[in-house]
Amino acid sequence: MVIKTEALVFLVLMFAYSSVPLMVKGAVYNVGEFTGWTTIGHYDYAKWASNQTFQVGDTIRFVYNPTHHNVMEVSSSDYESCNAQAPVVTYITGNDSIPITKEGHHYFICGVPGHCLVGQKVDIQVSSSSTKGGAMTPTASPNSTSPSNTTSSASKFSSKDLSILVPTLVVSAFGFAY
Ligand SMILES: [Cu+2]
Repeated sequence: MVIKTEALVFLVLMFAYSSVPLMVKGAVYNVGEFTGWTTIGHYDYAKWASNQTFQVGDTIRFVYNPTHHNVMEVSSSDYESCNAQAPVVTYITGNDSIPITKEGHHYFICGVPGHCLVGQKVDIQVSSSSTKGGAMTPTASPNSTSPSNTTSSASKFSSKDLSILVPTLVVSAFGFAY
């Protein structure tokens, strides 16, 4: 009884932890944080982006002065060359929230001449949700719910051979209880 309850609690906890990143959707990322979207100060957008974990369902928000800047989603090659002549989408409001709907790279530049060349560009790389979930729960993926997998690392009942271990522990548990 004791063993079964603890094992069950452990399984539930493992499942809950591994599920948390999948349930937390819809984060909003302000590009450049408090600096916003600008050339002033030569903000390192590449560094900023590399410190985030973007997922499908999140929102990328560009805040800027629309008289001086804009936002263009462009192709990979146009991103590299800072070509603003063939944008996929252009945003001009000064407060643009762009939902992430698919994985992979999303390339944004400022289309005002010269701005991309001095660094006003950002590559939003969107990872799959499964890779993000691995960070907190290295031993369990949402798929590995069988007892032999999920109880193998952290539990004190961590033998690979439960058929031997469980009877042993039941005996010792009753020994402590009575
Ligand atoms: Cu600009």
